[in-house]
Amino acid sequence: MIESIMQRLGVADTLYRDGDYPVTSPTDGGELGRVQLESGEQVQARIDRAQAAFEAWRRVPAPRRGELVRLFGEQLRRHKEDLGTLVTLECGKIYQEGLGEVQEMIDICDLAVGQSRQLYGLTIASERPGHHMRESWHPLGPIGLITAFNFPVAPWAWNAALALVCGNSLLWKPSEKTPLCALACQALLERAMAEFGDEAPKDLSQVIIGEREVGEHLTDDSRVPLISATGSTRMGREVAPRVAARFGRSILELGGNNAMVLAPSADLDMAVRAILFSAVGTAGQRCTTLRRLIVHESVRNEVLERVKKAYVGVSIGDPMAGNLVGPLIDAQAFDQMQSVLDKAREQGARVFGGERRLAEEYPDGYYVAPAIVEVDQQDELVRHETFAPILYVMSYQDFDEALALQNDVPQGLSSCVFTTDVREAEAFVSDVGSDCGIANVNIGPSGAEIGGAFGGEKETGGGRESGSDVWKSYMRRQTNTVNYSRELPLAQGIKFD
Ligand code: UN1
Repeated sequence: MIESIMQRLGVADTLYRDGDYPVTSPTDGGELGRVQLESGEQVQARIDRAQAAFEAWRRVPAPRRGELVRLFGEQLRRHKEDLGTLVTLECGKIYQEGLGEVQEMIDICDLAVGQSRQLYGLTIASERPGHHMRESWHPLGPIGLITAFNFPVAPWAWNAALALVCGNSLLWKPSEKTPLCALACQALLERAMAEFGDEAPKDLSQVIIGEREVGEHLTDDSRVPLISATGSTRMGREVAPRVAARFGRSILELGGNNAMVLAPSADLDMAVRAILFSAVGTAGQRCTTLRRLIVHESVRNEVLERVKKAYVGVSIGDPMAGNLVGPLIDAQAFDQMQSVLDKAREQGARVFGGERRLAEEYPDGYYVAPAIVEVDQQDELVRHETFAPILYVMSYQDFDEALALQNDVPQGLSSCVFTTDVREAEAFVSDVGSDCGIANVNIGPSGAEIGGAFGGEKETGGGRESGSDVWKSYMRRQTNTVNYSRELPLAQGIKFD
């Protein structure tokens, strides 16, 4: 199956079969291909070429650059099923979610096409006669993109679509667990470039397959003015100081520890459905996954009973076969989950689910029952993000206490409240409410649309990607003062003669 998909997506055999680094599918551990890891020198040569491509691309008018992204969006529409299948095979998320991820790419392309005609600056009143002031936005340079296994295509596209219309070239280091998805995106973009014609320089977009060391070449090179990195907080702690040491910019989208505050007035049917999708979807491996349920004590028992029933009914298995939960990415993710559950038990927490499933059928696939862990307090275990389907449950008595619990973790990505009390809803999204980058009312914390800015505070890294005015991050701002008079007045009324 993989051969025909890769062929339709336009990925040359040599790129994914002739290397010596095996790429396996989390669905059954089977080998999907073999890629070649790059060396530091190869990365340097790629940065040289990205710089040359940038110098040509920034001369192409922005709406024309938008046309390339429009053509790329068309390729994605045409190949949605194949790319969605590849996402499922390589990272293990269910096919519906693989399709959803490709749809996010299409959506951001549409947004970027419109944006390509709206890279607006300001005109500003000057205090001096015969002077104009304005703000202009200029292309930035080659943009370094580092992405994670769990969303192997969409976060790249959020960055790439905007960076391209803003006049930049791209250097993409995907997770070494999902290089085939990156090769496929690159092949589709190259097709769009071929349709677009000569104005698109050859090395406008490049994929760098490699391990950590390759990422370090990107983060350390001052020719790469912006690094946008998605991954763990641990990764961000390494990337951020390296980029800062050379005064580069970074967009960091790191760990989340996303909560739902569930109030007594909430529509419980809706809340239970939202919990199920956001806690067990993508097998708990979204950065926006619901990890903490802070439920009012008066509805706790009923909610827990209903959620547990839903957990028992959820189908776990082959992500291509209509199940709701696919495998974890690998054995290490499984071991981590088990060690966290063991610790929780040792500390006296009540653990429901969490056991391995389908081990006989798939000895090399790590399927698990999603877990619910009832805790009495928000201790270190709860405050830490474990990238697996573990939902911690705590109860509260008054709303302020719930808000305090929501905010009392190191991460600040996403959050939500389920309530029909307008005071609680508004308080949650107020200045003194949730401290996260995303705060929702009556929807879960995951599954954001691309129109808003996506990202979070505190250890989530502070970066924003995707919609709103995020395009500005991929450009450099310039303040212009133009004197069209025959005098040379100084600002602040200074006399200098
Ligand atoms: C991620 O897990 O890195 O909001 C991104 C969501 C998706 C993006 C998740 N739109 O869940």
